[in-house]
Amino acid sequence: MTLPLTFSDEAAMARAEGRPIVALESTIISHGLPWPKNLEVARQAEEEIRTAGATPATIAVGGGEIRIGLKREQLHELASADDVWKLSRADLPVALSQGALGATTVAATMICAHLAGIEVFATGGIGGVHRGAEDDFDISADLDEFAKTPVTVVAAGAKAILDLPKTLEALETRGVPVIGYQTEELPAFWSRESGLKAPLTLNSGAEVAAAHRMRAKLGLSGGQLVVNPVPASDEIPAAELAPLIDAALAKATAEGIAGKAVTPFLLGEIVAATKGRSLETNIALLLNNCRVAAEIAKSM
Ligand code: PSU
Ligand code: MN
Repeated sequence: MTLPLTFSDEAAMARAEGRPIVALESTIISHGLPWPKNLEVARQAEEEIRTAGATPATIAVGGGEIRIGLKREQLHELASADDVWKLSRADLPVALSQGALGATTVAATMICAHLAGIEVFATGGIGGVHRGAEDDFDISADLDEFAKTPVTVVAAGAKAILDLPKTLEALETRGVPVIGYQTEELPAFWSRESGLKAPLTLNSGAEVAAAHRMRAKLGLSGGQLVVNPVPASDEIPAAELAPLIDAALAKATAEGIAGKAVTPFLLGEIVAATKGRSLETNIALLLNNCRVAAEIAKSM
């Protein structure tokens, strides 16, 4: 049985030589950031990982193959096309068997990275428990993936549009280590502080890599979530964002936005409400996560 995997030249060479690789997701490109900024940011994220001494592999789906590392024109297509599927665990096999063009969420990227033998992955923010989940049951498949697939993911926390206390509880229930990187506070994506304590704290890439190894040694399924706060110079304080988030959530409800469309809709609303400032913050935190993920990968 051969897996439907194709590697970019860069990723294939790093793999053959046993050099550190950091995976990158692609939903942030297709659904999380506006064109044409998304293409620029996708390239910047890859470059940040190279500068930090590791090899980037942006993961997406097309032509019936999981692409581990995208060619220039493949990245361009993913960033500019408007019919890209948003793939989580449930959608991945269907998109592959249909030959669809698809971007992978955190959950799907973890699955693909693991199939490709990549253990570390950088993103902006993970999906989580949505506010009002007690009524609509909207809980991202990202959370279950952390319990299943042995990949260490670096994020700036869960997006502040979510219910962060419930997201932490759901991760705890699933046995997922949530590790503050050089912080004891759970960061809230655009803000450094959430008012919640990070359940665990580690202070270097080597420590995170050692914990990842120990998990494997114990035969425990699942990965690790490393939460890394946005640099202070780029953050938007939580108090400033709170009313904008409330307004975006009210608008989503009024317009009947549901399912997969919720997260992209809310992100777009926040960008508009902050006149693009949240976009700059989103980019800064992603690049910061790329640097930390490269440090972890180098220690693996
Ligand atoms: N982080 C960002 N922008 C994004 C996402 C994360 O800065 O667009 C994406 C990720 O791919 C994540 C997904 O897995 O949003 C979560 O979507 P949902 O809430 O529908 O599970
Ligand atoms: Mn959802």
